[in-house]
Amino acid sequence: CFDFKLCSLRLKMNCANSRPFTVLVEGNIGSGKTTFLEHFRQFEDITLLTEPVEEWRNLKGWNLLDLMYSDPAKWAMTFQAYVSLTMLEMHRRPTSTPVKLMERSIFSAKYCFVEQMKRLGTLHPAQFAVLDEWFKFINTEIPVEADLIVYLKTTPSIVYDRIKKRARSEEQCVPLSYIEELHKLHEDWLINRTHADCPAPVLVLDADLDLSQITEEYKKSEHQILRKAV
Ligand code: DCP
Repeated sequence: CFDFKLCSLRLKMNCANSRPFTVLVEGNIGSGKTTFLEHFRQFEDITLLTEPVEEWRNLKGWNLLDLMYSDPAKWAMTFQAYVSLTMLEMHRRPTSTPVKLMERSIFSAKYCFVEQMKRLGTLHPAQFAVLDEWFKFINTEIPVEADLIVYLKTTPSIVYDRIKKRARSEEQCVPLSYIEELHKLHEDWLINRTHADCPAPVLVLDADLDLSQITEEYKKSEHQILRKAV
């Protein structure tokens, strides 16, 4: 009995010490990242880390997402600083499973959203510089591991319609042009590779498909993700 307990303890320690195969799920707002993660809930040995949007909507009673969309020039910096912290916490969170699926990353925060806000002028160049220094420090000093990026590629007009339909109150003011620019930034980062830094190979899925067809598309990624779980 003692041996058995020791054995299972060692097994758990091994799992805890070895690094999980880490998958980052990326794509435009409304591209179905949460639905993609939910697809993998049926499998064992996978840790699913959905994006902490609820934390962004309630930090000690403050809705930072709403503040950011209501007055971007005032709140974009605060919002992105908190996003970086919550994403870093997810990157560093220990898991006891061999596979970890994460919605978004500090990379899309930096290369897509912070970049977009700099271009729109909602981040002052000085604020951008501070976030840039944080990103560089994290990237060099704190290990952020990724083994695969699943890019849920969409057409901006399609996700725009989805965003309108799901009617998240904070996002009602988001114009199509914002979604189009974010799309280009995802494409530049993950397809055109305009940044030297893409942390893992990219698997592209067609995420324009509606809910009745999307499961088949998601299944295309199962072998790459699940073989690490056995
Ligand atoms: N957001 C942001 N800056 C970030 C990350 C997200 O401004 N670094 C905003 C954009 C959205 C909201 O937060 O208004 C959530 O965006 P996501 O695309 O990350 O999540 P969704 O809920 O849209 O994902 P999906 O619909 O694909 O499941």
